[in-house]
Amino acid sequence: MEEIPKSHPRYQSLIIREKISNGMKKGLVHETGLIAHGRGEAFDYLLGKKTQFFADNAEKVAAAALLAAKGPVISVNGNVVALVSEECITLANSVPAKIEVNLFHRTNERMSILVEELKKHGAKNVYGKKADARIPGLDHDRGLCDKEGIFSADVILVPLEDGDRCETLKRMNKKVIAIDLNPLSRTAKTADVTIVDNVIRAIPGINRWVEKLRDTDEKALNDMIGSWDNDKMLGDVLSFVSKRLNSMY
Ligand code: PTJ
Repeated sequence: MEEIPKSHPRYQSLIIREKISNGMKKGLVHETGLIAHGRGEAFDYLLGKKTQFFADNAEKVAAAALLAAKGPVISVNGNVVALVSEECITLANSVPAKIEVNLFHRTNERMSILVEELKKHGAKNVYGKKADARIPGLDHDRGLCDKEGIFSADVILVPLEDGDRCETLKRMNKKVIAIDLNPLSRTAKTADVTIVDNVIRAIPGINRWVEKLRDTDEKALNDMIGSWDNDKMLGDVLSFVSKRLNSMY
């Protein structure tokens, strides 16, 4: 890894870029994952590269939904494994939830590299390779999933999701929690709970709420989920970004 001086004003952002670029060299990240990352960076810039109040609120409700779930699953792809594999495993152990690799650009080789990477970081059981079920109505390999994983999950956390799959998972009556820095994406608009935050902050943020809410009774958790207004939150994001931009000059 190239030496990046800690004094560099964009130190954090450069470290994350190195992770993505090394992830691609190792075969974890698909080349289009670099483009997706660049788009994410641009939105993160507009958000002040911080977890804002609307993201913290969404992370709290996401934690409540994961704790109240009967069979929660964290779906991971190349970018997510390259950036936050350990954090996803910590969250999966703490809920507890299953982890499944689900890829847009699926090859057997990438699946194996990603599953091995997660196991190297301590994951005991990783779903996704079996692919013994299909998400109905979703053509393409993205529809492949495990019967005991995503297929039978009631709540699914999908960082960096594509809009199509998000819609199809909703049609299967699953509660979908998305992490997407773009508040205008179809995923952001379709999910039940959208966390407009960088995955590197969002996953530890959800985990902090899981620890705080662990002893909360089911009714209180369900009240939190039931009173969540995702459209209002997306409106808050847009108004935050426009106010922030207008106050700069
Ligand atoms: O590993 P694969 O084969 O499953 O492919 C993964 C990618 C990311 C290439 C694929 O899912 C894809 O093309 O994604 P999209 O449609 O470009 O969507 C990515 C979304 O994630 C965009 O809206 C980005 O703004 C957002 N995003 C990118 N980086 C981050 C992010 N959101 C949160 N945290 C990030 N670090």
